[in-house]
Amino acid sequence: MTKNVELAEWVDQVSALTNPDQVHWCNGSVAEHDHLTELMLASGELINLNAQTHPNCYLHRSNPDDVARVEHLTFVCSTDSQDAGPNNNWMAPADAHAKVDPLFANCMQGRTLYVIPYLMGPYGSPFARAGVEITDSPYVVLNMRIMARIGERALHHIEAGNSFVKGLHSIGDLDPERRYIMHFPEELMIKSIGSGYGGNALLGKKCHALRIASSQARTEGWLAEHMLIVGIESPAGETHYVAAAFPSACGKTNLAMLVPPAEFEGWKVWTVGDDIAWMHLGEDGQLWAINPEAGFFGVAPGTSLKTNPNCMNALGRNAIYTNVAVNEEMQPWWEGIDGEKPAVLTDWQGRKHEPQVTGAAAHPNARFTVSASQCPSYSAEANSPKGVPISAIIFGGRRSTAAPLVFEAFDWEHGVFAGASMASETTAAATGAVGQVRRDPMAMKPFCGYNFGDYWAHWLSFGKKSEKLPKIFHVNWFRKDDDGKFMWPGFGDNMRALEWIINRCQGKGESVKTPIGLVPESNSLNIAGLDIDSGDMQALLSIDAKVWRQEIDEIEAYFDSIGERVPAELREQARKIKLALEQQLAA
Ligand code: SAT
Ligand code: MN
Repeated sequence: MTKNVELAEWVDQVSALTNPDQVHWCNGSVAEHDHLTELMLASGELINLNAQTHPNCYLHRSNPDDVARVEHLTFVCSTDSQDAGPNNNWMAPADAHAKVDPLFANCMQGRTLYVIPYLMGPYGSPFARAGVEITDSPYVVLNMRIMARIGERALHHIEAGNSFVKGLHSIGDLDPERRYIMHFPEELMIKSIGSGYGGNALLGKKCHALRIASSQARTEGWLAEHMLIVGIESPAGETHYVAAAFPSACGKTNLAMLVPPAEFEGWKVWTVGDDIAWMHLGEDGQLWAINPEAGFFGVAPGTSLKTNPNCMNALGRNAIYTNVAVNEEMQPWWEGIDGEKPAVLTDWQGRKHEPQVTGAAAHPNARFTVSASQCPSYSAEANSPKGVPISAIIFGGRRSTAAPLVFEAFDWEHGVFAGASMASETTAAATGAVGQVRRDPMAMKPFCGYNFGDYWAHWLSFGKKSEKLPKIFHVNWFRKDDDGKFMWPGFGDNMRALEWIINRCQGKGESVKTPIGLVPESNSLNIAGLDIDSGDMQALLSIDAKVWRQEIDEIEAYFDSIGERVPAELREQARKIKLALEQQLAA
């Protein structure tokens, strides 16, 4: 219950529409967690994992038709279609309400309606924002309890008169034909029906903290970005914070928790966030970032003690596993985890795992949900109300060709161009084909709540407001050779690129100018102890002018597809780079 009239009325209204058996206001307590867990164990929505090796860990199996974000069913419903932009599916707000409201009618009959007040951002932070999610999924409640700060303190924030985002969610009947994820940025409202999966259902995450927040951020002069935040401490004890944007399932969690290679003795890496950054310009002219989330909803396959020991050490207790496989001891298992593959596995759909017949044991987008506070590398600054000052912004895609290991943008404007023009191969985090190169500006293609043209103009506007902005870089850990083998080892060794980046931020580290940006001078990248072919290294640190000339054509065509709101500055960047490439090709 609440003193806030607007909230109380909305809950009443939703309750009248959805007709639940009961209404439960979540307080986030352990008792509530235990009660919901019992209910879900009884209903089969949760399955106990091995309590000796994985205390308080549970497995959830999604409906097989509901295992990823659904971009084609996700809409931004602004009054003017141009405000949503060609980068979003659009529906007029009245039409969108008319489309989904009937689907919500009586949808909670026989179910409990849970009211989850939540706060995105540290308690006491001027940048934290509240929301309330109404859901009929106890799985969503348990996940939100890990991912956000839920319960009384969030409710107090709302009752103190702060605005809040209203998110209405129901799993409905899980029929993809009746599945919609609707955003109403002008009403601070989200309506999501027909999916129980992560980004479609945990409304504090992508729906609020990115789509709605990005639109608010534009009006209010800040940035809501699909970025990890990581602190890199040098042996001298100086910490530089970096924010890095990569598309879903491209290694944000791994980079946020990186363990430096042996050659980097004395270096430490501190995790602030692994998915979302809210960044504000401080009075000092620096960009300060908070992580609005409190947990990690990470991709399980590929996670191991070798690729991400910090994460593995965070995962062994109080975690929810979604769509992983289990071994005979009821321990979670996925492709890429440490050790020998067990002879007997039960796959993510509860079937006996027979690779030839049933495919992968874990779904490629299987996830874990775990509190950030369990991560050994969790930063002491992660809950700082003012956030952490960002020295460098990194954009990165998954590109088997073209993009070099790392380059530095010439200046802010060029950096915004690098972000706006980035491309990446699609992954299993969203339904649809995997491995197709698409433009994914700032890794925000699925998450920007407004027109990309306006978004890039907003990014550019920061260049005029401060001279102490972070330097901007672009990286690509995913280059492949002609045999399809990754050329760069990635994971902990990405520290080598990070060191160069931090050096550059301090006016150190040599670079070589190319038409698309500054790449490391070969001696300025520490590759000591790395077993890498010198030809590969050279390929990683250079650019192919012919390939990039073609790339610029594609970027210009992409800008054309976004239309007239694309800032002239970005067109000019493309023109300048094209000219430099042509000069190089002619030479
Ligand atoms: O499903 S989520 O959107 O929460 C995770 C992701 O795809 O980045
Ligand atoms: Mn993400």
